[in-house]
Amino acid sequence: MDTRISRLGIRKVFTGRGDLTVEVEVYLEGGWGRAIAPAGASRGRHEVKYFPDEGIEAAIDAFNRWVEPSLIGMDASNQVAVDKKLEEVDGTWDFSKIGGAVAVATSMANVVAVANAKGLWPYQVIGGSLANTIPYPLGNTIGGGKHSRGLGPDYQEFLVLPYGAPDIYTAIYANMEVHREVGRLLAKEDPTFAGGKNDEGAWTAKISTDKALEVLTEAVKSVSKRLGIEIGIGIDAAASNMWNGKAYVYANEGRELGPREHFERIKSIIERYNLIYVEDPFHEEDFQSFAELTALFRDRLIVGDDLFTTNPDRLTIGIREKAANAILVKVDQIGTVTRTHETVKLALSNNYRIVVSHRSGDTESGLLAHIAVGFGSPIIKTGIMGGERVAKANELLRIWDHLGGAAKMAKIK
Ligand code: 2PG
Ligand code: MG
Repeated sequence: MDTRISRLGIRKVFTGRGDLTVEVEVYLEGGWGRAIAPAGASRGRHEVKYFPDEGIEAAIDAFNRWVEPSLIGMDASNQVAVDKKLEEVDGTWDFSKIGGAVAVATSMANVVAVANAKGLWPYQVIGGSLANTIPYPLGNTIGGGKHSRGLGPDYQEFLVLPYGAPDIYTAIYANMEVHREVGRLLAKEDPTFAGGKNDEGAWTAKISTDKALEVLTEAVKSVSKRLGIEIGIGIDAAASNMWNGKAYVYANEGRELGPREHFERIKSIIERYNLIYVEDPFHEEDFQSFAELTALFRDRLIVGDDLFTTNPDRLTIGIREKAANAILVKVDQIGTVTRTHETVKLALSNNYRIVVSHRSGDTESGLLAHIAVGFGSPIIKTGIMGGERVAKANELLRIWDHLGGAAKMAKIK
């Protein structure tokens, strides 16, 4: 059998931010694959544990001692069995023994190895013959919050979504043009702006939240007119990072807003700037405010990232409470492709949209594009500029070509 696992390997590698992470290789009798675990900076409280307490060396030791011997001889084409074995070897729900980084790199490398052995592309292994929808890229143009050391606007990300583009090339190009235009406008607005970008390739500037939204709106207007396509904007507030247990800290404005005032601020920003995408507007335990906002804005994407952490149990609470109408999907938050698949199925069967996402500390790997297409995600959150971000965009272009006449763009509106 070509898909029997004969050997595995692990090494330390780096993310684009310089974080140490792990890369795993899975060797089958008829092919092989590798994958790297990305690393987040604003991690949700309910994510699996990235490394065991003792750190990366303990993760590598656990891989060599327990993961490799247990997986050798298994049929890699049974992804569920491989992922269940990872859970069994670890024995904790949050992979605190082997580390979520080891789990996710092994699980994803297994997908790539199977693709390689079968002469398929990874998106086909994940999604089968139904996977023919290309997601719209959601890109970060201005960084704030924790991603900008608290010096920029108070929300973490100011995002662009070119949902009217007829094809993936135009969609990616539109995001790049908006990013460039935002850079030009920031140079006019902020005398201290030196062209700095953050980990995700988004511009950083010492401007207010409103100024960031005004600049982005203006940039989108001009690119939308020039390219003749509709482009929407959004935010990731990453509000857990603003929450101090009692109030939301608006560091840039030098004040705190109570939960009610913060809710009103979010609501007025959505209306004033016509946001179509709103991620983590409230802290990760506040399902109630998510539900209230979702009821007010049914036609926008109200998205839970830290709220759900790609975890089916967290999503189940969200469904019950009617909190949000979309879920950010990060395989590394929950540890395996199979668990992610369960969350995706649960989301889709309850009318939640999914948004497959990168991490701020990501790598040159384009695999995320396959995960997004494989799961039929209508949107892929993957940044715009910088090698790690462009790697995913270019892979989407390749998948578009590979699908040929079968390819179609997702429907957002
Ligand atoms: C987020 C992500 C990616 P991080 O909050 O959505 O943009 O950030 O990877 O730092 O958690
Ligand atoms: Mg987020």
